Amino acid sequence: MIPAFDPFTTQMNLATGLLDPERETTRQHLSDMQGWYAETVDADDSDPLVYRVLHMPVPEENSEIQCSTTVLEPGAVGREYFMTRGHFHEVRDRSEVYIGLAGEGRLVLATEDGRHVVEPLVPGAVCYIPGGWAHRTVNVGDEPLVFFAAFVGDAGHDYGTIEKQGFPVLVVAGDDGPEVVPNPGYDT
Ligand code: M6P
Ligand code: ZN
Repeated sequence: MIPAFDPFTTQMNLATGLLDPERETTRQHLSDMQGWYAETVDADDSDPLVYRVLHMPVPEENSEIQCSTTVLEPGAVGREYFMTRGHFHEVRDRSEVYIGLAGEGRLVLATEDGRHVVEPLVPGAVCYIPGGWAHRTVNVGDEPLVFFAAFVGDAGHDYGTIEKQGFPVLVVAGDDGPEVVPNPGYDT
């Protein structure tokens, strides 16, 4: 075969997640996340950055491996910690791997029939996300949560299902640290 493109290497700062050379980056500010938290988002003029996804330049084809680094800032909306939106893969059976690099987080996983699992996402954690499991990350610490993700290239992102039904559980700040509680807005 004639290869589609040349090999490339990206240098990643394991503490900050920053890439050299810099890569295309998508940013979610608090005002972009209205409706994703249990409480109404009140994004004042400061409108903080919630997370960034730094994408490796790879075509979205199933012969390729999509990969990205996510930097999720510390913070909360009410008692609910800052989090990514979370998604199923459009092609449901496509899988993904997350590797924790910095900070302290949780990976919340859920199936369409309402099962859920919550895993620690901490430096060195290699979390395998099988097909059919929606995934969301939550920063439960005081520092940015940084993790690397790699997934099957044609997986796609289905946000609509999560936007409509939510995850079965929320991760919130309790008196003695993070707590996993039922999501009152969960809609099966
Ligand atoms: C990881 C991967 C990406 C995803 C990102 C942010 O880097 O799973 O595919 O885009 O996290 O999560 P989300 O898109 O759900 O907001
Ligand atoms: Zn995914």
